[in-house]
Amino acid sequence: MTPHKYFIVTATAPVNIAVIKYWGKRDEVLILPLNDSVSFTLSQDQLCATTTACISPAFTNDAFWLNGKEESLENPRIQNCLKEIRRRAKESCSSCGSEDDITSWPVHICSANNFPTAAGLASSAAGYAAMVVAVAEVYGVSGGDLSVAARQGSGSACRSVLGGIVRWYKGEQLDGSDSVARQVAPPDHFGELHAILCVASGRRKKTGSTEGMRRCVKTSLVMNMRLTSTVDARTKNIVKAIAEKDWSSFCDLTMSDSQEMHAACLTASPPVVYMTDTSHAVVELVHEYNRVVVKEGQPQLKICYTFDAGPNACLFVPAAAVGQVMSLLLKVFPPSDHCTLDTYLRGLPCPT
Ligand code: 2P0
Repeated sequence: MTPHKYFIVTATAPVNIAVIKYWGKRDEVLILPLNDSVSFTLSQDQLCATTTACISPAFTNDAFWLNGKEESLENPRIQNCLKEIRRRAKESCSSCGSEDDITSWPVHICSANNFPTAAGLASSAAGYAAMVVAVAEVYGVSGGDLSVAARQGSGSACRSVLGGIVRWYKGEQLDGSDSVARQVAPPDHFGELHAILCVASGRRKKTGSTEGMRRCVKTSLVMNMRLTSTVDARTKNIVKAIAEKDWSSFCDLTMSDSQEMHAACLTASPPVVYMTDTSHAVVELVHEYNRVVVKEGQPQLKICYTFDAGPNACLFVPAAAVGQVMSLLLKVFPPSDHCTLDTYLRGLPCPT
C-alpha cells in the first residue's frame, strides 16, 4: 500500500491595532468598508495567531479547530476565504488534472491565539490573516495579494498580513478588487514604540463588531457626520503626519478617531457601549500625562490611546517614556491580587 501524502504549513500573524478605525461596511458579504482605515501591526512575537494547515488526499472533508475545539465549517466567512484561495490555487496549479492535483485535496486547519478571543483585541484579524497565509502556502499559491482573501474572513484581517503601519483602502469597485491593504511605513518608522495593552476585561464583548457597525450606520448621527465629513480628512492628515514623522499630530489624530468611533457607538439606538469607567479613567490619565510632557517641552514623549470594540485600551508609547508610563499606570491602577496576567491570558474570569 502506498502511504498517503500530507503537506503541512504553519504560519503566524500578529494582531493589528487601528489608529483610524474601520467602522461600517458598504458590503456585508464581501466585507467592504465605508472608509479607509490605518493600523499598526504589532510585532510577530507578541499577541499573535498561529495556524497550521494540512492537506491530504487521505482526508474525506475539510475541518477546522480553533483553540483546540473543532468548529463548524458552515461559517460563510471561512468558506469565502477557502474558496478564494482554492480559486487562485487552480489558476496557478501545475498538477491540475493529474492524479496529484492538490487543489482537490481537503484541508484540515488548526488555529490558536495566545490571548483571549473576542475580548476586543482583534483576535479575528490575526486569526484570519494566519489562516489565509497558511492555507495559501499549503496549496502552493505564490504571489498575489493575500489581503483580499484575508479581508473576506474579517475586514481588519487584511491589515494583519502586512507589517508596520498599514492602510486598508475602502476601494470603489463593487467586487472589492481594489479594497486592499498596503504598507504605509515600516515598523520602526517612529523609532522604537511599545504598545501597552491595558486590560480592563478579558471577557467576551456584549455587542460584536458586525452588529455594532450595522447599528451605527443605521441610526447614529455622529456616524453619519464621521462618514460624510470627518474620517476621510483625518485619514489624509494622519498619512501626512506619518510621512512627516510628526509623532505629536499622529497621537492627537489617533485619539480623536477612537473617541469619534465610540461617540458614534453611544449615539446609536440602542446605544453600543464598549468603554467602561476604567476605560475613561485611562483616557483622562493619558491626556493629563500629555499635558505635562508638552508643558515641559517634550512632545516627543507624548503617548496615545485607542479603543477597539471593547473596554481595553491600547497605548502607543515611545521607548523613552515606557518606564514612566508603566509606573504611572501601576500607581493609578494597582493590579488586583487575584487577577494575574496568567489568569487573563488563559481567558479565565478574574475572581472578585
Ligand atoms: C478596526 N475594529 O479598524 C475596528 C475598530 C474594531 C474597532 O475591525 O465584521 O472583526 O469581521 O469585518 O474586522 C473589528 O471588526 O469586523 C474591527 P468584521 P472586524 O480594527
